[in-house]
Amino acid sequence: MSEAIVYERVGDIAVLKANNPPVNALGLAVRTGLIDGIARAESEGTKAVLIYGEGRTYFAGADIREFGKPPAEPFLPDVCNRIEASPLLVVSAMHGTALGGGLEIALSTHYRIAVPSARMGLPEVHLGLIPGATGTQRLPRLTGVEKALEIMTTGRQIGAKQALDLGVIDRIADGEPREIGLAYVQELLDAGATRRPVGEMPAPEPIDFDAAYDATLAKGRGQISPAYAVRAVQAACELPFAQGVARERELFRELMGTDQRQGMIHAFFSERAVGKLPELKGVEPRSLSAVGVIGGGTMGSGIATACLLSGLNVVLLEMTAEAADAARGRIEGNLGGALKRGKISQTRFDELTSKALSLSTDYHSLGDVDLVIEAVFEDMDVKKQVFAQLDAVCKPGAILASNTSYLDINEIAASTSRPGDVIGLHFFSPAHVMKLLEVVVADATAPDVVATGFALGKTLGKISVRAGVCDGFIGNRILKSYRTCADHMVLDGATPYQIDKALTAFGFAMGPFAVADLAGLDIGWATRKRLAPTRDPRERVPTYTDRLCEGGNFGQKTGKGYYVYEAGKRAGVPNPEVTDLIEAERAELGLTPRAFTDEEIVRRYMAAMINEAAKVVGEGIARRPLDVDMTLLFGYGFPRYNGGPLKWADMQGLDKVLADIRAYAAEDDYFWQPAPLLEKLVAEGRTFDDLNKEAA
Ligand code: 3H9
Repeated sequence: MSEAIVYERVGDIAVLKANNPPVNALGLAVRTGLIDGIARAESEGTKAVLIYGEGRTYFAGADIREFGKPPAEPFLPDVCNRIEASPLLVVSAMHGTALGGGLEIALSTHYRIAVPSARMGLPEVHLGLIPGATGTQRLPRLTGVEKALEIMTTGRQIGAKQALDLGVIDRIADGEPREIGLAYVQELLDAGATRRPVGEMPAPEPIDFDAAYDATLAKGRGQISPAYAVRAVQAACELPFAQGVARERELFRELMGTDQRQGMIHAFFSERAVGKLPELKGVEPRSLSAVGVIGGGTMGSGIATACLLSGLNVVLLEMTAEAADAARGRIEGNLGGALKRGKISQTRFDELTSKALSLSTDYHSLGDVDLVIEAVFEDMDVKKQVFAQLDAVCKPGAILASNTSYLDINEIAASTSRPGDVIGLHFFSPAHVMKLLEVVVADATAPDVVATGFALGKTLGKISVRAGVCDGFIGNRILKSYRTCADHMVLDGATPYQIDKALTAFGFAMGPFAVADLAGLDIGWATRKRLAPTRDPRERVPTYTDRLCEGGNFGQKTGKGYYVYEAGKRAGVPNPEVTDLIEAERAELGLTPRAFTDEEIVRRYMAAMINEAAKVVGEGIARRPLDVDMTLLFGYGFPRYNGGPLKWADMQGLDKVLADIRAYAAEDDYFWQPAPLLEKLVAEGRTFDDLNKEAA
């Protein structure tokens, strides 16, 4: 028998211990071990079998690394059915996270006991799949259709208590899984309990499945797997168990062949790989307990809130007592939101706002902090003044970080006497909500300072991405490019509204024009004015948005921008003045508008994004394509089910993307300059994912 399942006899009970670290994923050796273990228990004449996991968890699911490769027997649904069909009494003792195939194994055993901290769920939709090892057939037989659908279509985990209430498990007990499991099996044997196969339970009561399918599809914003789960559960109601399992398998296999499955699994592994940098192996981060934040606007207050919620003490510096009071108000407002949502208790709220947070107007109060994050006005001279002050008051070894979104960290670092301690930590607003953190590494930044940036990201629960220094780093530099492409399409005949619609249909959380309204049109206006003197005459920059800004229309905050916003409503309606302004500008430039299909809009927009992303990787600003993918996913609303722009590019075929770029260059060879890395990959017949693998 394989070592992945360790067989042990305790009297009349056979114990099967999963031993496949780190998460007891159900790879081939585990599946084989389970089948062999059950057969051996039967042949040895035992009365019962206990299944549990060694280490941190019961089975956390199928082995995701096997997906996309030819499946090897025994298949997981067959393992589940073999367990359930055993004449012996089979019991699971669960701890950690029983997820996906793990929960499906548990549902195939006849009784289930779990420790109070155990969590379980069917998260396959997050991988672009549905449960494919009988879970869609067994869970609804225990919980009813509605609960089962909620668990499957959201992929959310439930705790042991809720699982008990829903009938997913039979008992909760404190202790080691082996010990509570053995005691429970013995108790069942003593009581003369008999097998209780879920697959033999009556089919659940149906619901209106067509309505549930439509609603789930709409909610998925283009993601299809949750809607497939509805059809699989429908089969549980309408077909005998074995046929329902076959239908589930069919739907599962169909999803396995989709780009969405590839995209989401890429996201799963990239999310974990992004923080693992070879250069940081063995580098110890500096210790962090107190953080200084300079500037208490929306960004600074958000950063302070994130730090407080993660257990760090914060000293926030503002210029005046009034500004400090306003910052306290913002932070308390943010923490109040966490209190309302049950994320922190009233006692914790009181502690955070009294003991953990202090506000000051004196730089000397930053003398003891381990790290300072500057979040002041985006102006190099202002930043340099701040860093000069920090250099004077901060203790040796303190890290000096700037939250700038595009300024040169090398220049900021050079203005201090300790450039090795200077780093960029670029948060996204609202900083206590958004998951992305760009860790911007300047030429002189010391390795342990970089490691501390990543350690801070982990403490704050963020996805941290390493970025090099350039205007806009990874995210904003790429954003500028695809946003420019959208502007060009407007000049040439598309409307902002068609563009936003086409891109939300692609899966973006918002289109670029709705995003601009949210961020404030004054930001882009200031940037355009700043860049105007050095702008290349070949660059096409529309001016109609300047007219909007000149009229005091800055987007959501003024009630009007590309869209008009009615009080109390989040979504706006198209602003007719914008259409007039665009038409006037086209007339002025002598442009005859042409029609764009939604497909062309997406192709152009994505080509611009991919091309700039390839430049960012080619220049080493991002180390790997996956770093770009995670930046766009966690900071810019890129749909997870498309994996990220460079994974999406791989799936489209890089030759096709390059052909598009070359065709567009025939119209505008200033904007559409193909990225050398993209040309190289196409010439060599390689993909961005090949680069990810080489860097692993
Ligand atoms: C499924 O079951 C399909 C079936 O219905 C049908 C099949 C026919 N496989 O996240 P962590 C690795 S689909 C392979 O850092 P944590 C992970 O990559 C599956 N590897 O730890 C990482 O590796 P590394 C349904 C896996 O404590 C290491 O384990 N199940 C798998 O923060 C530690 O992971 C899921 O979707 C896997 N299934 O969180 C559960 N899981 O160290 C997915 C993890 O080299 N997993 N690894 O980077 C999770 O949600 C979290 O990993 C878990 C632990 C909560 C378990």
